[in-house]
Amino acid sequence: MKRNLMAAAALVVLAATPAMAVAQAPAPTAAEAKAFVDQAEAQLAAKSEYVARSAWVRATYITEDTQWLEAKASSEQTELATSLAMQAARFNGVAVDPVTARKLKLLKLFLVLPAPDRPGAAAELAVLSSRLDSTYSTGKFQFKGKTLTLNDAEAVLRSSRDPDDLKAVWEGWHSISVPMKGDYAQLVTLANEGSRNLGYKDTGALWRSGYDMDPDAFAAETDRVWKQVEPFYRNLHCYVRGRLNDTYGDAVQKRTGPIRADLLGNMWAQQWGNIYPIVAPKTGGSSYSLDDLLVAKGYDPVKMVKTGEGFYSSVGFAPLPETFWERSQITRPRDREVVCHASAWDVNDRDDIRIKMCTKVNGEDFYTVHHELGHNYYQRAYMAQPYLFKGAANDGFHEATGDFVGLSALTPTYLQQIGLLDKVPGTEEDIPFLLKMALDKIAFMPFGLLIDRWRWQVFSGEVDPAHYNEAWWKLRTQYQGIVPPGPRPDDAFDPGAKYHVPGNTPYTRYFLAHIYQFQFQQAACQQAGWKGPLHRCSVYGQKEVGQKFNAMLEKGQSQPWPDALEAFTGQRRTDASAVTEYFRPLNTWLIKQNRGEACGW
Ligand code: X8Z
Ligand code: ZN
Repeated sequence: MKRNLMAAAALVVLAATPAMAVAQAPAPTAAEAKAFVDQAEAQLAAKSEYVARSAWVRATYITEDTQWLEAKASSEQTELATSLAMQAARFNGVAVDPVTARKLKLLKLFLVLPAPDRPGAAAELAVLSSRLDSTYSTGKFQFKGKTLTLNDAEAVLRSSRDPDDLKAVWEGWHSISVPMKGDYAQLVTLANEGSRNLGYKDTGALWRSGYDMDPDAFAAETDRVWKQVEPFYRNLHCYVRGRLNDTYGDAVQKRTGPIRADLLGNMWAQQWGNIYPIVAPKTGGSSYSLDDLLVAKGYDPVKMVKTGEGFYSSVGFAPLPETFWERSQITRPRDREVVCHASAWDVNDRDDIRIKMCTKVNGEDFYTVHHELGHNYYQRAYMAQPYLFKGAANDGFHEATGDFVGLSALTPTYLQQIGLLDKVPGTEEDIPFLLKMALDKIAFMPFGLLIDRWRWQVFSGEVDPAHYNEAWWKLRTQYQGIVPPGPRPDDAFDPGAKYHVPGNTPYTRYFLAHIYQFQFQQAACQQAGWKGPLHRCSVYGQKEVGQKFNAMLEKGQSQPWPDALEAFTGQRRTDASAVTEYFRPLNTWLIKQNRGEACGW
């Protein structure tokens, strides 16, 4: 395989040098390109189940042996995909049919981390990836004489209001990533070399190339959309900072400047819904807490997933297969190490769909269940596509699917329909409800943007390992307006304490999803004939909406994403005006509350 590759690369060089025309091989034909793509697709599809099963076993049973197995399977896949992507370059400039052209492009984008094409490099990269993910997932630290996992630490961040405990637990979790830094720097070097071999400037440019537009234009698009929502974020930041100051006093949280990251109810300050009780309107907070309702009504993790399935069934999706229930990991096993970070899997590119979670009975996980199932229903919808088209229109669509369903599943109307709420509250619930939603959705947006801003800088070499942490906090303060609870140690590698960094999952997808889900919501509610305010709309039971939505999902990644977006929403651009519409009453309210405050940081 590798020798063929060298030959292919040499041919390209010769063909590009007219003076050496005598040595030129005949230009490849469109038919040869199609035959190549068909064969490449078949080879990748044949490897896929083996890779997925090895990854599943490692993620649900982390040992030295399963890491070895996963790394072996993954390096074989990387070698194959790298080789095929390089061979695809042979057809640059050949006039092929649109399907073949798209598949050739997707072949180059197939790997998140391409390896250099030299012996041992793919294996080295695979070992680093598997080890980084496992180090994160098995991370533990000491607090008050106890050993805490991330789940334990999150529970403290969620509910404690003791600033010393919050700081200690925040710092404890951020100590688990110190040993990752060397591995991460090495991984960056290898992946960059692999990306350059494929013709990308660096791995960041490769990641930005998956959006049917020029990578620089894509970066500019994310800036444009962020500017649409930034004023609203600043209003929310200002309001929340004021309430934190009321609660904790100047010594802990000043009324001006950035917010202390450990006070926001979440390890990464990425969703702030857990501190709703602190920031609830003084005149009439919410009439219910989803956390309490789930407990009071005796929900358990399986019942939460069944409830999620029920929503999707109501809009016309077929029930989950029996194997979903047999093979999913719904709760954290007691006797072994696993990757608890939630994910959804399509193991055999057919019908073996599963989720992997360490579900807790609370509102956050109720929502996450809907999010993960969205991935599974998407995977099932594009099942009939050829292998290279099995994927979302772009990765933001994959993330937005379950989020869109979650918007309905969190409405008081729906919670009443499934018996969680006894009666639907009136308009007095609007501001409390929207505030809760904004604490999760709007607070998330700058975070969703900055993770890859940091990685783009790292991959491009703008930030070297000696400055990883400094660059990280610069972005965290610039975008989110937050600071760590105290000075960071010299050896800190704080980005490694967020799953997607050691897990090497691109993150701009979540920023996009936070915009798309509102575009989907606006379109769906219009289709359903909804006349009320957007935030009260639920599409539960709306089969026609479900059918139209599924038609978009079924396309997989066979067409450029604007076509898919247009099919469902009539729009071709990523646009935050649906976000603005959804939250308008809250933004007006926030501006009023913030009168007299020195907003910004
Ligand atoms: O990672 C996830 C999902 C799996 S795709 C649980 N999310 C991001 C995160 O947790 O950081 C969903 C929201 C953002
Ligand atoms: Zn997801």
